Amino acid sequence: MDYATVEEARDKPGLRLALTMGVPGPWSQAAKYLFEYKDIPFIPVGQMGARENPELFDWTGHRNAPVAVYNDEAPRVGWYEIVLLAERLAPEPRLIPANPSERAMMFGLITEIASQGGLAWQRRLQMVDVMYAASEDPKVRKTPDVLAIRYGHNRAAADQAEKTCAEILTMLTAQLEIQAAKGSDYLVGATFTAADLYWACFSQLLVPMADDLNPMPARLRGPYNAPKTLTVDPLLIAHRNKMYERHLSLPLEF
Ligand SMILES: N[C@@H](CCC(=O)N[C@@H](CS)C(=O)NCC(=O)O)C(=O)O
Repeated sequence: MDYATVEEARDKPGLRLALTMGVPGPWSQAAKYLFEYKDIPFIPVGQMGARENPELFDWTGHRNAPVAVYNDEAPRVGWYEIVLLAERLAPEPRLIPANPSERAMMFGLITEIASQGGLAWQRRLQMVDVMYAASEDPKVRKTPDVLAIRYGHNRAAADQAEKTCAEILTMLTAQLEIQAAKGSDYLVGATFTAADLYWACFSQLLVPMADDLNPMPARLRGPYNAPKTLTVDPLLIAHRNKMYERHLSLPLEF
C-alpha cells in the first residue's frame, strides 16, 4: 500500500483514510475493503500502530486507526459510522440490507465482532498477554504497554477474554448454520453484507491466513493466532475464505 503522510493528505478533497501501516489491523482492513468494494477512491494515510501519531492527532483528534475524513466533514472513527459513510457515498453495490430485521441482525453481528468489549477487543487483551510473555525487554514491551493503556488491559479483563470470545464464536457458527439451512452462504440474508466483510477481516485475529495471502510480520503471527484452547469452527474459516475469494482482493495489503 502506498501511504501518504498526514501533511500530504490533510488539505486534499475527497476521502482520506488513515490505516495502520505494516500490520493487518482488522478495523483498518475492514474500512479499506468497504471503500474498495464500492469503488470509492480514497487516499490511504499511514498510521503507526501503538505510537503517538502526533500529526494524525493534530488533524483528526485521534491517534489510532482507522480514521475516515471526507471533504471537510468531521473525522469518523467508529466502524458503524464508517460503514454508513461508505453506503452513503456509493449506495450500490449495497453492503447494508434493505430489510430492517436483516439490517438489525447485521449491525448486531458486527457489534459482537468489532465493538468495544466484542470479539476483537477480547482478542487484543489476550494479544497483550502474549506480547508481554514474549520479552522482558522494556523496548519490546513498549507496544503492549501502549495497547494495554489504550484498550483497558488488566488481569481481570484479560482473564475473562477467552470465555467471551468462545461465546461470540459459538454464536457466529450457529448463525452460519441457520443461514446454510435456508440455503444462504452469507451471515445475513441472501447476499454479501458488511457482516461478512467484517468477519473475514477479523478472522485474521484468530486464524491468520498463510503468508502468501497475509504477509504479516513474523513476530505478530504468535499474538494473532488464537490460543489452542479457543476453538474456531472450520465453518467460520471456510466462510471467510469464500468471502475473500468471491468479494475481497487477495493478498491482504497493509
Ligand atoms: N475506533 C475503531 C476501533 C479502532 C481500533 O481499535 N484501532 C486499533 C486496531 S488494533 C488501533 O489502531 N490500534 C493501534 C493503536 O492504538 O495505535 C472502532 O470503534 O471501530
